[in-house]
Amino acid sequence: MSYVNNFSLEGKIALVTGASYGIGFAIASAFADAGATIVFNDIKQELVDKGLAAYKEKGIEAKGYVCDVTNEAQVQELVAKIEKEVGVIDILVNNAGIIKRIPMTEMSAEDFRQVIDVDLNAPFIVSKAVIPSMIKKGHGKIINICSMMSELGRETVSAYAAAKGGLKMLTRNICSEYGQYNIQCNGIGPGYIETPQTAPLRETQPDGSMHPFDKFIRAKTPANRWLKPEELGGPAVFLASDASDAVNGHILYVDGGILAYIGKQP
Ligand code: NAP
Ligand code: GCO
Repeated sequence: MSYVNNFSLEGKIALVTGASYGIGFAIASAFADAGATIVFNDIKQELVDKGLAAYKEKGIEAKGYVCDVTNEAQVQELVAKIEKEVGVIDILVNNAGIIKRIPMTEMSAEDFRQVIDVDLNAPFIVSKAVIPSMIKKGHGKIINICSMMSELGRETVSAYAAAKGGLKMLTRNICSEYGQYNIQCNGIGPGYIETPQTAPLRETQPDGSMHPFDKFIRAKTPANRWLKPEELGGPAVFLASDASDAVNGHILYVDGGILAYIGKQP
């Protein structure tokens, strides 16, 4: 068998959470190209419908479900429905996430909790729901979408950094606890990606100038540009495939070199 077949996802069922658009959509599309059957969820029916249409436009017959990943009862029901209607989940990508950019001392405990709920509690809830069937099946792949903020802090993102730092350690703990069942749990740490989540950081200013943060991130990225969601597809296919069976508990930073670079001198 040629080595490249190790990267195939033929015959595999992948659940990507929050994948109507953005990074989740790009990763699910790459999985489909590699042969996987795509299942995704979003919090609103209208977004699920929008996502289904977008997948169809790319020739991908995805299955979409409405589910709030922070609600354990909904998640348990979702996984049972997928197992009945599609099959046992081989690959889980915990992608759904939110961010609230508020200075910490001005942030309400409720806002802080909401970010932790979606970005950290939900990956726990969804992983807990899919692991038993992965154990029975004898294999599984879990990919947690971490962040630069799994390693670095910055003003106004305290809740998000706490969640993504915790997600890095949840990744390592799932690896430690379930590696014996041939389940590999790794993370992808994207750099700064052009999606709706970062759109406010790239907005052209009223005077037509570049957003200061846009300038800042370009200076912190060796390639001097924002990354595209599609650039996460290859690393995600690798971590979802047999080619990464010996990789476990690893956070693969797909950041264009940001973590390695002090930044361009102004
Ligand atoms: P995005 O454009 O905001 O998309 C996030 C997705 O998650 C949306 O489909 C959203 O659905 C869904 N979602 C949010 N809360 C949910 C919930 N409770 N239940 C189900 N779905 C929910 O974000 P993105 O930029 O694609 O980011 C995707 C992931 O990558 C996130 O975990 C983010 O933290 C991470 N990340 C992003 C970047 C970046 O630069 N963009 C970099 C590093 C890591 P709704 O539209 O209905 O809310
Ligand atoms: C921010 C951005 C980042 C990115 C990403 C970087 O406000 O700094 O939203 O947090 O979303 O997580 O890896």
